[in-house]
Amino acid sequence: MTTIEMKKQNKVTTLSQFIAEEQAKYPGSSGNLSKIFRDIKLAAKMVNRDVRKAGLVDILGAHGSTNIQGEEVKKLDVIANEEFIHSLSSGGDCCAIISEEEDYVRHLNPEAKYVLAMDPLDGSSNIDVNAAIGTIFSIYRRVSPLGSEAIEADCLQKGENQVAAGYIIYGSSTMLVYTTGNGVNGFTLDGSIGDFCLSHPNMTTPEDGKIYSVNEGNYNKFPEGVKKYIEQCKDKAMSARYIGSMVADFHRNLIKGGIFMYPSTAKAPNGKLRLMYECNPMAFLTEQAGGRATTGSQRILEVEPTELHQRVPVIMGSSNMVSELESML
Ligand code: P6P
Repeated sequence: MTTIEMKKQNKVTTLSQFIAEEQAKYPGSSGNLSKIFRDIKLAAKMVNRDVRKAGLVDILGAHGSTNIQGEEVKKLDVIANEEFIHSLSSGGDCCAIISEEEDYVRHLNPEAKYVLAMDPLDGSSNIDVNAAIGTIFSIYRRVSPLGSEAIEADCLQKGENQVAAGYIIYGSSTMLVYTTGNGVNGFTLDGSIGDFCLSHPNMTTPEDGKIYSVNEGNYNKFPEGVKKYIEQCKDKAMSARYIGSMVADFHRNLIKGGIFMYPSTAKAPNGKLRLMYECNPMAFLTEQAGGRATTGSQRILEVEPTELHQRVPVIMGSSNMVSELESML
């Protein structure tokens, strides 16, 4: 019985069951990628626990101070980074990790064949105001031989080489959404059983939408084509929706349709968002859901990375909306 049939019969499919089903389609697979998802799931549940009590930090001790037990209280994004690195390191299936919280590559198991890039807690400035935040991850197969430390060529790969990408959104519910190149599926954390359960099978994004997401505080610095497109959105009485948390803005637009932009400006010609652990994974998901993702001059997944934390301008979402904006640039 397939997952979809089980869903129709209101049977619960956990993330682990779904991944095992997917893995079974590739008899030759080693199962290492499935084990990485096990490690991601564990860290996600720990981060979810910590994020949900973030408001208590003032009682337990503000970030960077000591709590009532006299222990140092770390910033949540540092905690999240440590929890993901610890879980992935213990699992042993990653040879290297690239993280927004790490200046350099963190080398793990030299015998492992996967590299993971992540933003462990994106939008963490929104924690203090209780807005949705998220974790973003991207997984590549190393190109260098097993048994040695990962090299730059393993870490700086084009987005089109990703074998998997996904995010966890810590919102009104906690969801894990991912792709391995066979469509996009969403899982909701059921606290009563402590597992992620399939809730959004085969997610696709509408070709058109009525939502545009951009920080219009930067409007005066945008390229003329972007300004023209934003004016057109207003003329069409579209809805402006911008939370300032990429995972939250992305997830809403993925489901409802819309366009998300963090364009280049004169001051920041490459925009703000990072290629390896924000734009590439979200671009992979967007395309797998039927959308488009561009820097404005090229497909995001074709950008040749030159450094770990490089930024690129990003325009992604409903295919017709992105194409319309591209025609104005
Ligand atoms: P701005 C959060 O800091 C983040 O990295 C993304 O999650 C979000 O989309 C963007 O920056 C918001 O940036 O400049 O609009 O506040």
